[in-house]
Amino acid sequence: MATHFEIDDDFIAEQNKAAGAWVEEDYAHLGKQLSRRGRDIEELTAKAQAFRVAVPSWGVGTGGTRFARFPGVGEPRGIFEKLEDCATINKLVRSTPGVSLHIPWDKPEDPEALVEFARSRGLHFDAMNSNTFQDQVNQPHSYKYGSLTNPDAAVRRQAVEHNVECIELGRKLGSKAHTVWVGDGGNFAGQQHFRRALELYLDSMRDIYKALPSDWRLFIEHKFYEPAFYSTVINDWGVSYHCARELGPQAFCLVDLGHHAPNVNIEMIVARLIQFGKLAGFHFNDSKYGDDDLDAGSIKPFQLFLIFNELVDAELSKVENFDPAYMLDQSHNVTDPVESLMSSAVELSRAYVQAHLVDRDALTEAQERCDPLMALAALKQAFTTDVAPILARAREREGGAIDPVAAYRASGYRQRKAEERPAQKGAAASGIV
Ligand code: PSV
Ligand code: MN
Repeated sequence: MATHFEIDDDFIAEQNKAAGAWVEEDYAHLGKQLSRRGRDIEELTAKAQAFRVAVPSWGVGTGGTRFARFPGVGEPRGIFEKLEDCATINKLVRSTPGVSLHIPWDKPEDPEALVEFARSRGLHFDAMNSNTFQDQVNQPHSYKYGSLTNPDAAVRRQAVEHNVECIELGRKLGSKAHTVWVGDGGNFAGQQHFRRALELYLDSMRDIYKALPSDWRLFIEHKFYEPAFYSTVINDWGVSYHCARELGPQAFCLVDLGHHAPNVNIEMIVARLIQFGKLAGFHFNDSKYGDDDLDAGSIKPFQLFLIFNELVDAELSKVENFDPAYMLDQSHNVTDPVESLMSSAVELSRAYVQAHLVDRDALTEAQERCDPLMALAALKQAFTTDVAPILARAREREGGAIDPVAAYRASGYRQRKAEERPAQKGAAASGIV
């Protein structure tokens, strides 16, 4: 492969020199402020340095809606170029070495070459994702009326086999989890027999579960509507939880933040799944109306903080087998996807560090004393603390950029990629991702 432009470490160090003065000053000031609260800034910085979130391969291309897609310049044209962009994101933020693949979109001809390409760029493969919500060219059976729940056994078999193939490929790539999201459901009352469809789903999932290596986890992703607009088979966390229990100890419930009805208390769902030992992890994004797939923390940052408050609470109280998988799942329709993914990764680190700032003794005391005002005050004190100096220092210590977006823009990466990757004729004009 011809040499492609990459941002090198010296460039990042130079950019940091120019950006660094404020970090020194603000970090020292925040350190003093936190020590008055009995908190050690170094401990929090270490937490930020250790935080990880995976990026979705499909997030580095420009997204779209079902109305249109407006492609950006220099879009990746295949999985190797997608990995180049993922490596760039990680280079600048240093918290995203995991990449989640979607099959068949990312199906490699030579899995070993892909592993080597990723490894040499400091990346590894996170959860695998199957796709039985679209038909592929030359596919014998259509998913128009469902996949794992299709009334036709031959269609179900094809969908199961595809999932098994994803697991087999994931083994070669070093993945340890498989995520199943199905669009199965109905657009009309009466179209689907609710109980029968769920039975078929469980039967199909049992076959997929059997193919799981013993050290793998199976993630069930629920979503309340879309593409089906009347009913969806795996519509909420309750159904997901039932299925995870039916399937066995390796099955868990994955929470995509955009997959709930507006105003649903997602942080409470998270707490329930933690309590029941079935939280798989997350597809982080933000939304106002539905599965908007907007950037994490861009619409409801307090909700994101409250979710992390539950996660950090579980971490600190050492809940048994608590090991959630963090991933972004966003669609970037009007921004440069690399910039959006970097900013979102930073937003997650922010929520994580802020959640670590909660004075848990004060919170518990307020809860026990039935003092709601002070309980909220404990949360708000953490949420309103500007932890930007901690995040910048953490990135810098890991070799990343103090200001990732500024460094990215200064590097001219996108312009270079526009030259290296001329637009493809016939690139999808519309489509969700
Ligand atoms: C479905 O809306 C979803 O959230 C699932 O995770 C899919 O795999 C992904 O988006 C891409 O379409
Ligand atoms: Mn998702």
